[in-house]
This record gives sequence, C-alpha cells and structure tokens, in this order.
Amino acid sequence: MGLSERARRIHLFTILTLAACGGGAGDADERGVSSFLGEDAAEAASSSQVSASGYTVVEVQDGGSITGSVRFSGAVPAPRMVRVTDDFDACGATVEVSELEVGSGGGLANAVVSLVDVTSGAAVSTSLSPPVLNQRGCRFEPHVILAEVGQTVEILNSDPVTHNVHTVAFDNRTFNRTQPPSLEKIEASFEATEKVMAKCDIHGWMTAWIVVVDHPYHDITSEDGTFTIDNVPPGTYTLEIWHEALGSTRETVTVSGGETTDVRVALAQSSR
Ligand SMILES: [Cu+2]
Repeated sequence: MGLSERARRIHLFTILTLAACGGGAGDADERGVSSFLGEDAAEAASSSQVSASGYTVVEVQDGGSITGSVRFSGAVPAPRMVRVTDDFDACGATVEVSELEVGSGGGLANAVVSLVDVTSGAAVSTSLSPPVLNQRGCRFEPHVILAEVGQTVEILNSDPVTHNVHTVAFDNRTFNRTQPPSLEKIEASFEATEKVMAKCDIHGWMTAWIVVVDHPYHDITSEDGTFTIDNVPPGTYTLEIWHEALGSTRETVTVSGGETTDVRVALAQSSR
C-alpha cells in the first residue's frame, strides 16, 4: 500500500521523567478539550452532530494516520506476588500483579494514546464495537477498554466466584455492584469523558480502566507497545500518551492527507 511507502517518519525519542503523582488523575487536560470551532468546523456543525465538548462529526476527506510505539525506558519492576486467601479454585494460590506490562522489545502495553485537541472528524461509533469487560481468572480482561459517552459497556463474570465491580470516577456517577456467577452481565454507561477506574473490592488486585471518549482518535497500545490512529483530518494536533502507573505526556504531531506520521515515545518511571 502506498501509505507506508510515503510514510513521513518523525521519530520522537523522548525520554520522559514523569511526576510521581501523575497517574490516575491525569485527565484534567483531556476534559478541557477546546470547544472553539474554527470557521470550517462551524460551517460543518450546522449540518453535523456536535458533542457536548464541541467535537463535530464530519466526513473526513483525505485523512492520514498516526502510528508508532510507546516503550518503557528503565528497569522493569518485578511483579508483586499476592497470596490469595479465598476463592482458590478461580484465582489460584497466588496472583502475579505487574505494575507495567513490558514486552521483550521494551514495548509498553495498555498505554492510552489520544488526540486531545481534535475538534472535528469521524464519528466514534464507527470505530468502537460494544465494549466488554470480562472477569476471568480473577482478573479484568482486557485491562483497559474504550467506551463512547453514553455507550453501553457490558461487564461479565466468567468465574465461578462472586466479584464486585466498583468504579472510581469524578465526572461520572459511580457504582458498586456485586456480581455473582449467576448474574450474566452488568450494563453500565458513562456520561462524561474520563478515565474511570474499575476495581473489585473482594479481590483487591483486580483493577481495570474504562476510558470514556467522545471521538474515535484514541488507541490502546498492544503487547508490543504499538498503536494506530486512522482517518485523522489533516492538521497539527496534541497527542497524549497516558499510562496508569507512569502518568501522561504530550507530543505535537502533524498529519498530512494520505500519509502516516510515526511517533515513538519512551516513558520512564520517576525517581520517587
Ligand atoms: Cu473479584
């Protein structure tokens, strides 16, 4: 395909030291996405859907892509071994809890990569299948999911034991529900863009993140740390890279029509 041949490579080998407290609360900037609409966007808005935050759904002409990878720089912390005190059949005798999932090449999984200042583009629903958060082997799977504002998230329990789904949020209503194996699913939806943490009060190591979005320009890094954001209207944007344990950082990216911009970022743990 011509896209990769013409790919414009911008290598941003940024080693970042992040503030120790930059974790879960690092969403303030995303909530502050500008609602200012330029002339073009304002014109498009007259016949298009506009979200509460000012994002306008338009037909994307000659979109470009952002691909790249997020790597972890530094010594990977050893996993923590948690001794299970109950529900051995489902959870095992011990559970290995890793703060970071780092692949063999240093790729960092479960980082959320987002365009934080995009004001118009494709509809989010075209890129998201109904999000499902499962509880299996006393873990949430996957660890991070995306959900559109107002979209139904299905929370399942595949284990033969009771779990408890308790969300931690600031801009969304929280809930705290017990889920025995007999309860096929819990359906939840979220009103505002935010990174919502879900945890199980019964098994303290069980955590997950539901990233509530109002546009499609997000991705979650895979096991090798790679990500792809497609169909981006040409322009210059701020790309945020967020990880629950490492906080967030931002890069400026320029997207040209029909081309791919490559972004490579390394995150490091702060010296605490
Ligand atoms: Cu549980």
